[in-house]
Amino acid sequence: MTGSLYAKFEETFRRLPEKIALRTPAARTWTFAELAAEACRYANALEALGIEPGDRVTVQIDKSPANLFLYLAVLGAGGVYQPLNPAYTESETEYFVSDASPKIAVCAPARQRAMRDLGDRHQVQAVMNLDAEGMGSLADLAARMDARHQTVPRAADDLAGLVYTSGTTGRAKGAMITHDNLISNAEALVKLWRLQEGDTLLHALPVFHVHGLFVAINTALMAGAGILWFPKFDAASAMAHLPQATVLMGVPTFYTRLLEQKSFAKETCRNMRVFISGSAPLLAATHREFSTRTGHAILERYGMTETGMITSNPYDGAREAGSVGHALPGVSVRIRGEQPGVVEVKGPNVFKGYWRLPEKTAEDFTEDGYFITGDVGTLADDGRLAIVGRAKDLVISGGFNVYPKEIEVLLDEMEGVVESAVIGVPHPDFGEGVVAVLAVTDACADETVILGFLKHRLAGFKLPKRIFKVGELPRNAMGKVQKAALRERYREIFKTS
Ligand code: MLC
Ligand code: AMP
Repeated sequence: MTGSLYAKFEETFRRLPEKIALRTPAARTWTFAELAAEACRYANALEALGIEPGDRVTVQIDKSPANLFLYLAVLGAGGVYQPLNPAYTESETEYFVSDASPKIAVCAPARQRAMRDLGDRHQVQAVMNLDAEGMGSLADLAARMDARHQTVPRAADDLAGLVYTSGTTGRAKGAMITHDNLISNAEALVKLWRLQEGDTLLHALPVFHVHGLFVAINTALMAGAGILWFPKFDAASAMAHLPQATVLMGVPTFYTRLLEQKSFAKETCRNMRVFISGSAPLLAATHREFSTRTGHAILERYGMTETGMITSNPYDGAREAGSVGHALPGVSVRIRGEQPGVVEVKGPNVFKGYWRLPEKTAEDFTEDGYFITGDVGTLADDGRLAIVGRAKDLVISGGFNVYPKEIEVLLDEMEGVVESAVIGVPHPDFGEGVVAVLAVTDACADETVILGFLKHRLAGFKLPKRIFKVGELPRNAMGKVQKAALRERYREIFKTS
C-alpha cells in the first residue's frame, strides 16, 4: 500500500472528511468523504468489468466531475490511467488504443460505436461511456456499486499512468509514469508552492495531459485544498470565479486571455495567493503586464510528460520573467558542454521509460542516467534555468504539442505538393501558431481542400492556421530544409495591428 498514490489521497480523505473537496461553477459540491465514496463506486465498477492490477484504462471523455472519480478509481483499483484528448480523430485514437492495449476504454457516448469497433480489433474487454455531464453507462454501473472499496496495494515502481507524447520522428510514445514519480513530484510541489487546506484551486486545464491531471489534481488532493472544477478554460467565467479561488494553474494563453478582459484587475485577484504558469514559454511582456495589472508576479515552472515538474521559480524571492527557476529538491538538472545547450535531468520524477520501446528509451538517456529533454537552456551559477529554444522539431500551441513531422507526412501525400515544412511562428493567443509552407506544382489543391483533407485525419489544434505555397523551400548546403529561415520569413504574420 505504501507505494500507492491513491493511498496518499486517502490520508486527506480521512483527515478532512467533511471539507468541500470539489465544487462546480454551478455550485454542486462534494466533500472529501463523498469524493472517496464516488472513487470507490467507480473502482468497484472497474473491478466488475474485469480490471486487474497493471491493466490500462483508456479514457477519452469530456471533462466532468465523473472524470475525476474515474481517475481516482483507476488508481485505487491498481490500474494504469491512460488519458486521451477527445479531439483526436478516429484514426489517431486507433493508434493509441492498439499500442496501449487497454483492458477497458471509456469514451463519449457519441463515440461508443466507433470505440467498440476499435476495441474489437484490439482486444479491449469493455467499452463504457461518460458524457460531458458525467452521465453514461459507466456512471450507471458505478451508481449500483458499494461506496467502500479496498485500495489495491501498489509498489512505488508500479505504473500509475501511461501518457502519450509524440515523437519528432515516427509515432507517439507512451511515457510510463510510476506511483513514486507522481508522489515525489506532488510532495515537492505542495511544499514549494505552500499548498494547504485553506487553498482553492481554480482548475480549468484539460485532464488528459500532465499539467491538469498530475500537477493540478495530485497537489490539490494531497494538500487537502478545494478544487473549483471547470469543464474548460473560458476567460470571462474564470474571471468571475477568481474571487473564490486562491491558486490558478494555467498555460500562458490563460494569462494573455485574462489580460484581454477589460475589467481584469487587482480587485478580481483579491483572494488569490499564487498564479502558476507552465507547459509553454511565458513571454516576459505577459509577466510584466500581469504584474502591473494585478500586483502578482506569475510563478513560472518547467516540466515535461516524461519528467513531471523539473524546475520552479521560488514562492518567496524573485520570480524572474524568462527564468523557469531552480531544480526541485531531489532533482538534478545539467547542461553538458557549452551553453546554451540541451537540458538533462535526473531524479525521482523521471519516468520509467517508453512503453514497449526499450531502444528508444535507451536513446533518450545518457550513460549516467540523465534524461535528455530536447529543450535548450542556460543554467546560471546560482542554479536558475532559462529555456531559450528547442533541439526537437516541436511547436507548442496554447500548451498543446504539435509535431511538424506528423502533418508534413500527410501534406506530402497530397497531389501537387512536392514537399512541405510545418513551423511555429509567434501567435498572440496561442504563443506559437502552426503554419504550413508548401512547395507546389500547378496541380496543388486550394487551401480549403488541403485543410479538409487534414481535418479528417488530425485533431483540430494541429491544423495549420495559415498555409503558404512557394516554388521551393530554402535549403542549407547539406540540402536540409532551413526551418529557421522560414520562421524568420513568416514571423510577423499573426502580429495584431
Ligand atoms: C483549441 N484550438 C486550438 C487550441 N485549442 N488551436 C491551436 N492551439 C490550441 N491550443 C482550436 C480548436 O481546434 C478549435 O478549432 C478552436 O480552437 C476552438 O476550440 P476550443 O476548445 O473552444 O478552444 P479554446 O477553448 O480556445 O482552447 C484554448 C485553450 C486550450 C488554450 C484554453 O487549448 C487549452 O486548454 N490548452 C491547455 C493545454 C494543456 O493543458 N497543456 C498541458 C500539456 S502538459 P475549430 O477550427 O474546430 O474551431 C505539458 C507539461 C507541462 O506540457 O510542463 O505542463
Ligand atoms: P509535453 O511533452 O506535452 O509534456 O511538453 C513538454 C514540453 O513543454 C517541454 O519539453 C518544453 O519544451 C515545454 N515547456 C514546459 N514548460 C515550459 C516552460 N515553462 N517554458 C518553456 N517551455 C516549457
